Amino acid sequence: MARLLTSPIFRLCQHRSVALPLLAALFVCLLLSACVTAPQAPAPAEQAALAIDLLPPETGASHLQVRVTGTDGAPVTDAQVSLEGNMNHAGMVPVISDPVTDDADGAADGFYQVPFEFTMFGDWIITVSVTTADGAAVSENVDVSVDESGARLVGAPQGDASAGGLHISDVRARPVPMPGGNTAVFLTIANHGDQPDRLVDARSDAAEVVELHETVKDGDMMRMVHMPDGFELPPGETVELMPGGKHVMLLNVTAPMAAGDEIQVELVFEHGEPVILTVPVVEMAASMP
Ligand SMILES: [Cu+2]
Repeated sequence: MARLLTSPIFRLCQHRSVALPLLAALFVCLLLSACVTAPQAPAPAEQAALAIDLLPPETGASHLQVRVTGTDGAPVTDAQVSLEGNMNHAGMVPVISDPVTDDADGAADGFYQVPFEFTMFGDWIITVSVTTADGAAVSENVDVSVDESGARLVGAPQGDASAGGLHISDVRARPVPMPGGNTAVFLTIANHGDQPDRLVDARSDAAEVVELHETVKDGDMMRMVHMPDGFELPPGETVELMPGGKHVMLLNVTAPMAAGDEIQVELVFEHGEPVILTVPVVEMAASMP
């Protein structure tokens, strides 16, 4: 059993999306996942991984399915999982699910079926709390947006990178007010596989030119360097594309990008399947690409 860290940096993870129809005025839900890693920790203990799948109910009652796995990918079957859902504005009554065990649904397979119902359209924060048999507890907040068309993880990439063991999270793009301007996309890639991979290219209709860049210090100045060979993704490691470092550069954007917009960006890997990300445009404090 993987020991769960108590304060890792949680990352939503890329996962296959599956749209399913629903009854009445409910929603089409996406099969969603999240996983927990501690990319910056010097790994004093094993890292933990947590994945969340959201599945629509068949008869009107809703469940969230939570998958819990260790770093080795093995299912964690001896935990208890509970959920608390809050709208991201004050005044709403939280939706709280009592802890469930893995075998509550008759199968100890690392998939926890937790009763949950979204009572309102809007933006939700789902707090997933996992307590393992040895008392380790982790919790994670997952942003979920619910509207007539369904429920989806905010910032969750669309597509399927699971084949290569790559998990992509924290995707976001910086706003740019004018067409023709430049901006950048940031994200985190965790290589949970046992083989090295490489981010070799990125594509997007949102800009005329898309390049992989790294901001480096040059004397007292920071400058961006085009990285035509891309970024190495060593097995078991997490690579962050973040302001002041690696990024996907969008040069000469075709339209203004404002906070709240979304753009599509495709990532191309040396080995893993290409991934098409839906990237939310969000305000950022740091101005450096
Ligand atoms: Cu750049």
